[in-house]
Amino acid sequence: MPLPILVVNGPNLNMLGAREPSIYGKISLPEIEERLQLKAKALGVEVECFQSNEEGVLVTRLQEAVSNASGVIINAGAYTHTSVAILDALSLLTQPIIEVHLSNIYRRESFRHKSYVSMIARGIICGFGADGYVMALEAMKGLQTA
Ligand code: CA2
Repeated sequence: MPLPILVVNGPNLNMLGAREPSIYGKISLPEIEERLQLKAKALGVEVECFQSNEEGVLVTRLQEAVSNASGVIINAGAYTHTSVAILDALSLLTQPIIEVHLSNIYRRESFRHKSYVSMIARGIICGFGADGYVMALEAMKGLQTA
């Protein structure tokens, strides 16, 4: 049985759809996860979704991914710009890592231009809203079949 692709979402992304639709869109996280499951079925891959608001919980899940995921798609939320701990956990992985952001972080405040995740990610998709997660899944499938 092939290992699932892990989709990790960080702090506040559980609030999607409820506030700030002009920046992050109207879609909720469960709706994004449903879209990903449909796409996964079409691509013939397994997807497992995980969200936490806590840095240590995210680090622990990424450590587990070393042995139970075939790749990681991650939107670390605000921890993208601050967390060396998440960078270190991602560095344990030999599987491909794809970074996703709903918004184009490079069109926003300068503190969002720094990404620790980008230092380890194979690629980054940002600015396409929820479609970015689906694009990342397609890219991951491409990497795994290449
Ligand atoms: O654009 C993205 O996906 C971000 O990762 C979202 C993070 C932000 O800190 C990053 O700079 C870029 C914030 C997620 C907050 O999500 C909310 C959703 C609804 C209402 C309020 C916040």
